[in-house]
Amino acid sequence: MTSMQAIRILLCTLVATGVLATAAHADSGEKSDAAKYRHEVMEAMGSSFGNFILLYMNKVDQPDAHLIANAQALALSASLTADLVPAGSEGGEALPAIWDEMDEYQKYAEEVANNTAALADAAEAGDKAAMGKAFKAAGKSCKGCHDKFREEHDH
Ligand code: ASC
Repeated sequence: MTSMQAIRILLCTLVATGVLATAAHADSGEKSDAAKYRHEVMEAMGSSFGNFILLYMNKVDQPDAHLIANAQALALSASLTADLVPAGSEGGEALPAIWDEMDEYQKYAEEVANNTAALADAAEAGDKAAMGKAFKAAGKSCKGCHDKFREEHDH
């Protein structure tokens, strides 16, 4: 084999592998980057929310700065939810109903942004009663939207 032939075989193999990998990607219904981004913002919200509750319930002993930081992080991620469903970003765990009923999705997005902003305010003020009220309201927004617009899943 000449070295030219060897290079051609190598190139063909690389191209074929690339094409197959792309096809496999499409076949397995793998998520687009936009859908991955949406998922990770939601995961960030879940982490902040979970950690906030651990701190609020005194299950973890950390300075108040942690309670405040988690409430603020939650509010910051929640402020992005309205933008997470652009046209063409369908897929992942998001149900098609989102794009059919966009006003309803946007209502939840606004609700969760407002409720988590109230939570951050309450945390900054050290107002436990207001924190309790706000996180219940925020949890209801999360759950309402997920029940309607997210695929069933285990966690
Ligand atoms: C989450 C998550 C939800 C809410 C909900 C709170 O982290 O994924 O749907 O919090 O469980 O009631």
